[in-house]
Amino acid sequence: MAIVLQREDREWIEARARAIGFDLAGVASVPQPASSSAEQEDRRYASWVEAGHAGEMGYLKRVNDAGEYLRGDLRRSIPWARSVIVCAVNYNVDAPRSIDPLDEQPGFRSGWIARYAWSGRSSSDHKASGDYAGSDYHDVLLERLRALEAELKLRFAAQGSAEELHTRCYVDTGPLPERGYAVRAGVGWIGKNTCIIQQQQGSWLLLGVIVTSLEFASWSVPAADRCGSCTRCIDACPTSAILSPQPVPDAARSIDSTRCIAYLTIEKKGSIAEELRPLLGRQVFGCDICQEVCPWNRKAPVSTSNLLPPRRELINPALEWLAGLDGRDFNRIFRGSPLERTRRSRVLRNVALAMGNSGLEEFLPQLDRWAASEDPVLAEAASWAAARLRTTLQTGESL
Ligand code: B12
Ligand code: SF4
Ligand code: SF4
Repeated sequence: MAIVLQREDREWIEARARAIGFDLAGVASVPQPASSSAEQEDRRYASWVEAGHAGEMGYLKRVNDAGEYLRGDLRRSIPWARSVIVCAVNYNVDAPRSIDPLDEQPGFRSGWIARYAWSGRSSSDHKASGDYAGSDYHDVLLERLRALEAELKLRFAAQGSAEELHTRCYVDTGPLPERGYAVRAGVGWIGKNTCIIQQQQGSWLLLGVIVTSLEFASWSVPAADRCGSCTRCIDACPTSAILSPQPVPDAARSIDSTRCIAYLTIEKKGSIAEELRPLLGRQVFGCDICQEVCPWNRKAPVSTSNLLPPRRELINPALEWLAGLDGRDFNRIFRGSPLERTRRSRVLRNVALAMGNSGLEEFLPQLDRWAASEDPVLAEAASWAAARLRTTLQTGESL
């Protein structure tokens, strides 16, 4: 017999999540198989993948034996799944945005690393120098989710029902689109930029989920959509990655990853399409623009949890500094951070493209050296960047 989650259990979960360090939490039920909600979610997901918007992210396209997308319906991978606890951590920092003017105008010497990747933690290796070592939000959130999961198990064991309770914790890697569950758990709404936004917290939130076998008698109240007629994110997106009006049936909000700078700089292997390169500007890892322009982030509070403290050296990092990191330095600085998975060669490719967009002659010697590199992707990116820079300098094209 499945355990039915009562209203007081839900309130207890939300309170315990906050005590453990999350800023927001809620619970959503998993749609019943063949219900209209399940079909709508599945259709939304399948249409998005089939339109090619997942690019080369193979894990988003995994199917079961019947050819159905695993992420389109959670019960395909986890038949016992009945509810999802969604937790969110605010990672906002009192620091500049990528769209703020730089002192170094015209042109730019610094690149941009997305805010979520600034996080670090002090470690014994680094304590002596006062530095923070890299820390990946996946690990930090997972640790907290496991603490909540353990408390959940104890609570139901005390009620004599632990054997029937199944749970699984995920940050990103679970077979479910976390944001769809976050809306239904009442955590926030999906903005036109596709990010979860909450009225008080804004959208600088990272999500983690616990999939459970707990039956949930009533649906949570989904968070109301407060984007209204605003289109700031759509207007500001350099690559027009935000799809509007929505071409995917029933998909209220979606983006084309293959145009999104976050995808191009973090996930895309090999070369980046030439027509998109100038639009990357100075982004070397991820992109924050569609959140920076969002009015709901104007008064977003700075994180107080200290779960993901920022490493100040990663804010507006000098392109020259990034370019000069050898393999050992890169590993030392980014071990345990989200940049580790993207690896040095891809980050250098992005640095080369940013230098090409910088408008500054001083980067030409570095680009010419890289153009002779044994790494064909870096060599090609650097040749393109050097050529772009020379043309910009000759024509005086404004940046
Ligand atoms: C793949 C991925 C990406 C891809 C694709 C992004 C995308 N928009 O799909 C790329 C690499 C581009 C990317 C970029 C970023 N990502 Co990302 N990404 C993911 C990941 C791993 C899967 C997302 C996915 O399945 N996409 C496929 C599409 C179809 O799914 P979806 O957008 O979630 O949409 C579904 C629902 O939202 C639903 N839906 C749509 N409208 C509505 C409306 C209602 C009412 C309902 C109920 C449902 C619904 O329909 C869709 C199909 O089910 C998630 C973690 C996870 N497991 O969910 C993190 C995640 C979405 N990413 C995150 C972050 C932080 C980012 C970046 C900000 C990082 C950065 N600074 O560079 C950018 C933001 C770019 C952007 N504007 O979205 C956070 C978002 C947190 C938040 N506040 O929303 C997540 C949740 C990771 C986490 N654990 O916190 N990401
Ligand atoms: S993250 Fe950047 S490129 Fe991607 S949708 Fe937002 S503004 Fe556009
Ligand atoms: S910028 Fe405007 S449209 Fe875009 S997510 Fe924020 S409120 Fe919604």
